Amino acid sequence: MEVSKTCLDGDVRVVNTGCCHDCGGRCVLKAHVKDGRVTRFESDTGDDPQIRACMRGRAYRQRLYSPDRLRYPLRRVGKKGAGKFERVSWDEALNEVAGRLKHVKETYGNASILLMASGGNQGMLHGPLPVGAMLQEFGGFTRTWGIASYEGAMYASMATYGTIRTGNSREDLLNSKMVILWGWNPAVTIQDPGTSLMLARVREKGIKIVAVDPRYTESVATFASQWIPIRPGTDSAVLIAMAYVILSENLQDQAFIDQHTVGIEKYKDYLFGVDDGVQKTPQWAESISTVPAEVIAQLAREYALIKPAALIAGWAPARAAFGEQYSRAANVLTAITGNIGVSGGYASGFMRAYSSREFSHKKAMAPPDREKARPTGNPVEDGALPRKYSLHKLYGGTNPSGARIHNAKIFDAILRGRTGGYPADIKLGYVVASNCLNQNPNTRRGEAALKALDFLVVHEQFMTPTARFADVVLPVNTFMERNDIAPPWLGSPYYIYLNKAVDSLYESKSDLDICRELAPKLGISPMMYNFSEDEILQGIAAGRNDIPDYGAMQRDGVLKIRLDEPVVSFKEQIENPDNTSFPTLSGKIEIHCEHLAEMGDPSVPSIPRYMPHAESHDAPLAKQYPLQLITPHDKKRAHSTWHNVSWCSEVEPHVIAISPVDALDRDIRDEDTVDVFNDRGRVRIRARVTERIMPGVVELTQGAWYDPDEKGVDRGGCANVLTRDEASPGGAHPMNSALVQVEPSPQD
Ligand SMILES: Nc1nc2c(c(=O)[nH]1)N[C@H]1C(S)=C(S)[C@@H](COP(=O)(O)OP(=O)(O)OC[C@H]3O[C@@H](n4cnc5c(=O)[nH]c(N)nc54)[C@H](O)[C@@H]3O)O[C@H]1N2
Ligand SMILES: Nc1nc2c(c(=O)[nH]1)N[C@H]1C(S)=C(S)[C@@H](COP(=O)(O)OP(=O)(O)OC[C@H]3O[C@@H](n4cnc5c(=O)[nH]c(N)nc54)[C@H](O)[C@@H]3O)O[C@H]1N2
Ligand code: SF4
Ligand SMILES: [Mo]
Repeated sequence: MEVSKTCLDGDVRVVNTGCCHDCGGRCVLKAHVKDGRVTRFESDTGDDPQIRACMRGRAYRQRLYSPDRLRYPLRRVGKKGAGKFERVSWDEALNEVAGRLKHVKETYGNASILLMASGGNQGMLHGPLPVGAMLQEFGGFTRTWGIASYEGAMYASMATYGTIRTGNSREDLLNSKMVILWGWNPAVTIQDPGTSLMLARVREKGIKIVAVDPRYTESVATFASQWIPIRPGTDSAVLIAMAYVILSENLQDQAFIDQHTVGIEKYKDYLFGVDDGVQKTPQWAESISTVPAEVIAQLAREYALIKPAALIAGWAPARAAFGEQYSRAANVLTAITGNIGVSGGYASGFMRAYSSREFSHKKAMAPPDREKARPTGNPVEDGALPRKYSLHKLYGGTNPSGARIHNAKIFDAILRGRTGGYPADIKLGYVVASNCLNQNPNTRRGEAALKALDFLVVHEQFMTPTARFADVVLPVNTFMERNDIAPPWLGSPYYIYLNKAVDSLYESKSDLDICRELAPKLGISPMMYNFSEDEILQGIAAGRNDIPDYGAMQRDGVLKIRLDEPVVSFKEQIENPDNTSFPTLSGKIEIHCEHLAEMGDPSVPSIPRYMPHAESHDAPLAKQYPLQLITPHDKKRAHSTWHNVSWCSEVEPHVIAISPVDALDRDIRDEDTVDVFNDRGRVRIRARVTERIMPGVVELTQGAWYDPDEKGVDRGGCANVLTRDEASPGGAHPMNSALVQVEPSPQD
């Protein structure tokens, strides 16, 4: 069928496309193209729900046509990291990459090739997929596990429900009587394009919204009627104390607990101190979290009694040392109050209510052989034992292969290899859709690691801090210059079809086309490369049960899926327990997780616990570094992307937020330049003295580009100079668990 993907308006073509970098969106963009250039963007003007682009998407021309776009393949000429490169031809660049790959394979084996791939582009085709296919065919590669976004929340979701499909559709919030935004700031940190609008409607309907966050965020200011500031990393204590109040005052949903859960008695042993002699009272939690005991007790009573209520536990408090515990504690609280499987309630957890990625709960049942790690198709992983602490007995379980390296540990792994206990000695790094030096914890160790590699190749659009360390940089086009499909993020039922708006700029190519040209030089021909871009996309769409008409989606640039009713996760299990079980080992919601209990390891307790760590507020290190640093996402960027787009960076300055109390102690005034530091590094940045952050806590949003001066002081404001590269046993990244000191900067 001949489809028109564009419409003509004079000599302007309007191309239905979209934005799919890694924020929680995936939005409609209509590119007005004149003489082969995008002259302006519109967004969704169609039917409700409109999938409207934010200012980042609308500012995309400045990124697309930035003078800093990488134009040609580059080869390093200066010292590693110095950022000195020469222009080379594609043929030269790819010959060099192929030669190095072959050399490393022959000399050290495929496991010495580390793919450092991330989510810089969220289209289903472009980005890491073709690179993975190529390296797999080449004999395999070492890959990472541990997604910075949500590994803690995912682990907790799997341990509790056996699946990551939790929560209800956003519009179902209108059926709640109370909504709790726990460590969740969707007014800024996009969690599906429609979330803010829905929260506005919730508020207009008079439904109470409470927010628990160390910061008085835009979401608190706009939507909430109660703000509960909380010391970072202590959320599990408060959630546990809420369970204590509910169970000691007999406010729980006992029928729900009896019918749908296992392990309440074991949890009670912990709550009431049978385990350890400590009652987990609100007073106990107050001393840890600073949240007043009566506020905790009041919130517990309200949440338990006002049913149905939605406790939405965001991912950020789980992006922390022992972050899994917070997320488990929240999930369990939603269970003991019977807020699961009901409209207006919300099974807190991973939050992917609707998913076109997995078709149904039924498909998510455990495989017949629960002891073995599943084959992944990557020869380097064949025969590897399950990773320690992985929930490998659950289908879709948490990255089970022991041959992988945790994302927070890649730098340490490069530096220490097998002797450091890692599965491989890494010699060659392959970076795609990732700015890992900037975005992974402990940037300065990252520098040492990237320098230590024999060879580093980076597919990029810009000379990022990571790309500066490359031996070869290959210029990649953007989503405006190719076709792709972008699925929803956390479960809104739609797809964006990104029609190519303009030709690839300069000599840039898609990751797919780069691999197509590289593969023959490696003597391989992965199946995928036999197909055209359109054929691959059609194949991807054909694997989905919710794309009935590929051509229509391509023509319209968006496919909005109409559901008969809002998704309520676990409705079947709750309404029809005899026929449907949870895909856990017990078939029920696991307050006490059997899989974890079998591990018998106190670092992965079978019930949720409050677990302090080396950088807790009261750790010995806090004497030297008394402030807790949190590193949330902000509105001027999606991670490190858009950092160099002035239309976005002008929206708010990049600063460290510090409370007046802490500022006064340090003789710091608003706008002063301060040093933020710990043993890992030092950042020099302007201070924003504000009551919008609680005392004892400072905030530096993530994503600003690392820019060290000659003394190694970062002038760019990169949060990961300060964060700790130590993963939690369940895989949570520790990006909100760093102790720092702040002081006025020396005059320079
Ligand atoms: N604008 C924008 N939107 C984005 C992104 C982006 O970069 N920019 N990134 C996208 C991606 S990939 C992801 S994974 C998600 C991330 O989404 P989230 O993880 O939800 O986002 P954050 O902004 O890190 O944190 C949300 C809130 O948690 C609070 N918080 C931090 N630590 C704690 C704590 O210990 N306890 C409590 N109670 N609250 C805490 C922060 O103050 C913040 O207000 O966002 C997505 N959306
Ligand atoms: N301190 C701290 N650090 C964090 C976080 C935090 O909360 N605190 N959040 C973490 C989270 S949730 C995430 S998801 C990560 C994100 O970390 P990353 O995925 O590394 O960061 P991004 O900036 O989204 O994208 C990486 C790069 O992809 C490039 N890119 C875009 N499109 C393409 C493409 O089509 N092909 C190729 N080859 N490259 C492309 C962009 O130019 C960009 O430089 O950061 C994590 N880092
Ligand atoms: S940055 Fe995110 S919210 Fe903004 S337009 Fe792009 S996908 Fe949508
Ligand atoms: Mo993320």
